[in-house]
Amino acid sequence: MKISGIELIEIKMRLVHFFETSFGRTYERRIILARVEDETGAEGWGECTAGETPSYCEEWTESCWAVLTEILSPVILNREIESAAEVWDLMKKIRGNRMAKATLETAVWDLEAKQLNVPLWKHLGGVNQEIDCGVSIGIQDSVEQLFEKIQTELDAGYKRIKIKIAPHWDYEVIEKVRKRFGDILLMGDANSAYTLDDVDLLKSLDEFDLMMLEQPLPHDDIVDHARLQQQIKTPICLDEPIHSADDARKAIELKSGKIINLKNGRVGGHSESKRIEAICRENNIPVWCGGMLESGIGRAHNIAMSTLPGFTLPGDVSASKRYWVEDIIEPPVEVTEQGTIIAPEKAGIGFDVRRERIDELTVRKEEIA
Ligand code: OSB
Ligand code: MG
Repeated sequence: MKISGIELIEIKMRLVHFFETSFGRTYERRIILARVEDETGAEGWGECTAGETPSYCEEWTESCWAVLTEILSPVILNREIESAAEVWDLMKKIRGNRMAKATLETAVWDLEAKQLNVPLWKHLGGVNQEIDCGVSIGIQDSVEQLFEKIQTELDAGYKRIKIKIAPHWDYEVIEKVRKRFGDILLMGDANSAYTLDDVDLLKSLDEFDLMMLEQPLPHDDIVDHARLQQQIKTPICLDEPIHSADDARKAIELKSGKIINLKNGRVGGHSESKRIEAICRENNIPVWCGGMLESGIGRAHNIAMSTLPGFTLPGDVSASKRYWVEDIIEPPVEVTEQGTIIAPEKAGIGFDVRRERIDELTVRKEEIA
């Protein structure tokens, strides 16, 4: 195939409710979308999952815009490409910048699935059309508000609750949640808010039977996590430090954790996600799909990825309406009463992109041709 046109679009979208993690609060997203087209006019869409500041990782909207427009787009534009699986290799000589890379890489996967007239999830090798869903609930202003949010999500059918934790919002909050909601599937995500100096506190969380503790230690660490895992019963789940299949292999070897949260953007797209999923499956390490407050396009890619066989735990893939009053895809992502999402039968990402809605939200746009 040949990519004959690339359009990069930045949209601004207000979240229904702010989202707070240990590194800060987000009220409004700045999201870059990529639209790639081939010579027949068929198009594919991808979404950049970078945040508004370099807090989750080094990448952020502005860095991705620069890398996408100046560096990555010229690499694939007007180039004869064997398959979407090859796009990652074409971008290999550019270091890092995985979220920027995934924006284009996933768009080409969508385009290819559309050319073949198959759903993206099948094209990726997915097997489970119905995926299990959990929710990620940010830090709230009060425990009462947290209770309310958890109740709403349990009523909606979600299968597991993840709460964000941080040094001012950990032991006592988890204790209260356990008391109020009994033995729900519960986990905590610290987004790197602790160090090995906090081992006593982290050990004390063992009493709450958390399904897992996500990324307690620094974002770039897999060594201290291994030490910590030896001292706590709660399974550690790695998020931030796993950027590649090699990272996953090393973390498994070191026993840095027992579970991996797999995010398409963080690892550079579907090809690398598939490699990580395979390594984890071979080593009996469960994976689940993480979220980055995506709009419908990123969400659709996450659904497709979650159908791969190694995704055996509920992911942070949830309904559009939890984030947006109005999504940019049609229909919006919906969750069944059983807390599942059924991957669509239509070709590609399987949802229609609402171009007129995107145009309304657009703050800048660049066509690379
Ligand atoms: O660590 O998983 C994370 C959101 C932004 C940055 C990092 C994370 C998150 C989430 C939200 O937990 C998951 C979602 O999109 O619902
Ligand atoms: Mg996380």
